[in-house]
Amino acid sequence: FDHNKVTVVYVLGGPGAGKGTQCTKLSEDFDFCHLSAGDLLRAEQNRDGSQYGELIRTCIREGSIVPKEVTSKLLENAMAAEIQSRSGHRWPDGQGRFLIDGFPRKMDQALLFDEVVCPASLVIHFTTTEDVMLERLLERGKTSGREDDNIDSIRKRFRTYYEQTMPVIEHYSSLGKLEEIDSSKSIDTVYQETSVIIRKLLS
Ligand code: UP5
Ligand code: MG
Repeated sequence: FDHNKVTVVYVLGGPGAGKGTQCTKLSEDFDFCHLSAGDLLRAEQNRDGSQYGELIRTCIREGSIVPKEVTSKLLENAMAAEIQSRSGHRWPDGQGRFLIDGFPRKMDQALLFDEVVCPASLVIHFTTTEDVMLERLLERGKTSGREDDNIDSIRKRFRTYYEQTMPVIEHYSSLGKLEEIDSSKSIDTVYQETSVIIRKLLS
């Protein structure tokens, strides 16, 4: 993608921090396309004929990271499809704005995507406590049907976040691209703070 035309924002945060909730609201107000890496992986897992179904299922249940090539390719394909479908009406020719939710969550993914697909302009990190995240996920787990919304998988997801994703956050902080937002507060308060940052990026 042409970095001068395509804007990429990575949205990170622990499991249940509120990435998906905030991205959905932002994509309604700012004409961003919201791509959740986890949602793309779950769709691929359930796609007939996918060679990665079992691998993805195991990684998601274990809270571990699917090999970087798989996720990077799913994102790249989804971005290309979206640019094609919005081009000429919602987005001027070849342009695009993407919120990439829950990716990159490991250093090798970050380096690959920035180099091969498109570097991010900004990285938003939603921070809150483990207690808050746990409570949200257990509550959501009552109805979500997600195979990883159970206490065993949640513990493993927390661990992966500390061990693999925190180095990614530090990497973008050292590049001066990081904005941190406390997502312990209400959905609306978090959204207010997040939209200020997005407005600044687009101005
Ligand atoms: N909620 C949200 N905000 C709230 C607020 N401010 N106040 C009160 N409640 C709030 O929110 C979670 C719940 O909390 C919801 O019920 C919401 O209403 C409420 P949500 O917005 O869904 O949080 P989110 O951060 O998106 O949580 P999610 O569970 O999706 O995060 P994960 O990072 O764990 O999940 P993801 O889908 O990104 O990844 C799943 C798995 O896929 C990973 O564990 C991994 O195995 C795999 N994966 C890869 O291998 N590679 C990748 O690159 C990405 C994923
Ligand atoms: Mg999510």
